[in-house]
Amino acid sequence: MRVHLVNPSDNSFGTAVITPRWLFVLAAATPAVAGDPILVDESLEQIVPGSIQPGDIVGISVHTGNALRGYAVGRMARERGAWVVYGGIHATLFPEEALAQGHGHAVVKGDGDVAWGKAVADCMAGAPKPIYEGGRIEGSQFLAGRWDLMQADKYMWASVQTIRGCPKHCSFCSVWRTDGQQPRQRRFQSVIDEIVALRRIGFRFIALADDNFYPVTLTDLRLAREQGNAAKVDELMGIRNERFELMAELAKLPKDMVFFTQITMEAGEDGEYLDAMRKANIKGALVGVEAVTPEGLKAVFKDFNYSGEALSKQLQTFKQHGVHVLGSFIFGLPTDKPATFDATVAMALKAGVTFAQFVMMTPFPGTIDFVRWEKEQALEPTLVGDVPITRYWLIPTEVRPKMFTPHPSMSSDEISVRTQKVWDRFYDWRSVWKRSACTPTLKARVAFVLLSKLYRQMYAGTGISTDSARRKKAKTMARFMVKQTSKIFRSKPMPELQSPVWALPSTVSLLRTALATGMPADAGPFVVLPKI
Ligand code: B12
Ligand code: SF4
Repeated sequence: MRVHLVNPSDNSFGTAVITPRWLFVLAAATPAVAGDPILVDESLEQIVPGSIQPGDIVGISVHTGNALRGYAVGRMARERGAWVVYGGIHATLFPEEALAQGHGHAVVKGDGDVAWGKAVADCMAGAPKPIYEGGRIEGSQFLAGRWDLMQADKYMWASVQTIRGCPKHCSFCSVWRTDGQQPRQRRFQSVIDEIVALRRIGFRFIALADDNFYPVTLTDLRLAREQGNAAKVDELMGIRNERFELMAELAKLPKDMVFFTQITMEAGEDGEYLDAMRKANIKGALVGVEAVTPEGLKAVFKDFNYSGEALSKQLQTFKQHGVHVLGSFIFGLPTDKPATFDATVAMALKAGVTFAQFVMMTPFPGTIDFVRWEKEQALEPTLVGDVPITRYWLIPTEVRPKMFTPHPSMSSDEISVRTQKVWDRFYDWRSVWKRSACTPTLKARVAFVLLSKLYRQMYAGTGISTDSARRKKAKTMARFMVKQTSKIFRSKPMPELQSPVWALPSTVSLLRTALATGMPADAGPFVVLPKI
């Protein structure tokens, strides 16, 4: 019997940009008695059906974009006599669908760090339950990845998570609903140990796969103080201090490390925080700008963001403190007009963001936008073939519409074409070369240009290219660029690097011992470890 973990994808490039973290975390959560799992990341290569034997256990992660492929893999595995278990955000939101369409024996809802071990044990005993409630575990229970099982030469960036959950409630985002609004921070010792392990094997570029790296804003603190709510102030300060503790430890790691994270724009008001980020080698952050007008921001429940001149200034502040911004913008909001596209790219250029992405409005399940849309559709359902459009992820990709929610004044094609033009403008040679001046050497400048072009090639095509010939060309180009760019990210391993000696044993080693000895994972001493 073998355990297989499969990250489904229709597109295999042979090399990938960022490691799919769940794969390595679930590998760590696999009970020792089941042996080392076989990891298959289909963004590298497709699974070989012959590798699945009767009695094997196949864990598959699905998000909305890869659910259809994930279900095909699950059906194949079940036909070959394996136990099939689904997990991930999409399966969490639609467990019945994964069981029915993906022929799953079981679904783990929520966090898998603890529940996966139980599902594996039940499969091994021949009696899996249809649903496992993984819930939202404590930060102290988050596992480090089994990076020893990674094909290290295939990835440019490794990913490490430091916090889950986000206190905001943006209308297009499901994170605050699934991961919750209460930030759950991982113990910084465990984060540092994991990063050290990665640096030892030659990874110095690390994406911090966090929902929101800035969970407590200065405004949150001010409001709690104004309300005279001392308990709230203490709680918020506790969370904030833990972030500073983590950043102080990151700052002690080798100076060649480069971290990247995701953060809200409010961090721009907090010079102390940005300075700590810079010292911690967090060189860049994805900032959800979303819209450049107040109406647009209101439409997505993100009125805490700035617009106009203030927006440009706020984004520049990040750079002044040494943190580069990857600005993320959404097109297709009901408030968008043809002029919005030009205004957006002009703002992105003016604000000096180092990278930018321009995504089309997509109603992801679990969001306020999705609920609203489903209600509207219930009155007058639209079908594509026999699939309701509100289940668009089940529509075969060749016939799947590019946009799902009709815009009041523009067609989907018009929005696609205008979005593509914005990508073209932001990533034209002249602008990229100008932005590359932020790097110290000519070699670094060339690397920056390559990276920018790769980013544009890989991400602009998705959902936007209208014909298959163009999609094919874009993919071939992306494959070529990935090969060239991946060389830039290779670093010399540092096998001699040691983790600091912590006052308490790391949570990870305790949890590993618990898993190896078969002790129930939620009864371990790590649950009650005091914060230090
Ligand atoms: C980091 C991140 C990225 C990074 C890195 C992606 C990568 N290669 O890993 C980048 C920036 C590249 C990215 C890109 C995108 N992302 Co993203 N991303 C995230 C983020 C913040 C964290 C993901 C992560 O690594 N978490 C750490 C791991 C350990 O947690 P996890 O994946 O949740 O897995 C746990 C459980 O779900 C469960 N589990 C997961 N799989 C399985 C499988 C089994 C068998 C079991 C038992 C359990 C289990 O156990 C795990 C451990 O507890 C999530 C937000 C979130 N909270 O999930 C969004 C998120 C997954 N992304 C999202 C989206 C929309 C995208 C993009 C489409 C954005 C865009 N418009 O381009 C692209 C798509 C990329 C792609 N093709 O996969 C959405 C997905 C929504 C949905 N319903 O599918 C999310 C949820 C954010 C959101 N705004 O709602 N993303
Ligand atoms: S978009 Fe960002 S800020 Fe808004 S809820 Fe999601 S994670 Fe939080």
